[in-house]
Amino acid sequence: MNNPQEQNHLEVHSFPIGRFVPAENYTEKLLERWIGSIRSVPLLFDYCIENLDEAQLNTPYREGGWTIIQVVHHVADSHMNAYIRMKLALTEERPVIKPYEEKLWAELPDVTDVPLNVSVTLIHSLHRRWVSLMMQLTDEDWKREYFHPGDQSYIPLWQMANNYNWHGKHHAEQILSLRSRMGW
Ligand code: NI
Repeated sequence: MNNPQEQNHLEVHSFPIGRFVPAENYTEKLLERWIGSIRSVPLLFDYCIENLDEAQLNTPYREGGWTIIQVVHHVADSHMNAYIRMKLALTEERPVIKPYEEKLWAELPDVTDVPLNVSVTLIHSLHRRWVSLMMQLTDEDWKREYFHPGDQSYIPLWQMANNYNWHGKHHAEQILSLRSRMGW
């Protein structure tokens, strides 16, 4: 894809709220905002998929991109991994976490053969536990880290909250901007 206009199009459709820009540090206020946004993700996805039929749900959010169904299952996959990473970092000293092939995960039968409301329910349950955990973390906890072998970097938990606050909204907006483009 050499056409800059097309490239810009792809960027806007892929990252409708922009790419993740990490915060340099955290404050109590920021944490509150990030946790609040993670808390609202399940309801946000209820809203994203409301009244869509099977054909609409099977539409890619952009040309060559995931279908709405794959996006929702991906959010469940991604946030399950995140939740487990957080628990590992809370209970072990700077554990090495396991990256995963998210594109391949989105093509496995539990994505292609399972209705997406199963994953929406999963996201509701998962976020209930995840948010309840995050609400109790102390300043010391937020500074705990895990090691990401892909990036070769240590990630503190406050950065996870920062990142996943973006991640949920990022995928929700992919669906919402498709809906608005299609007039759904
Ligand atoms: Ni993602």
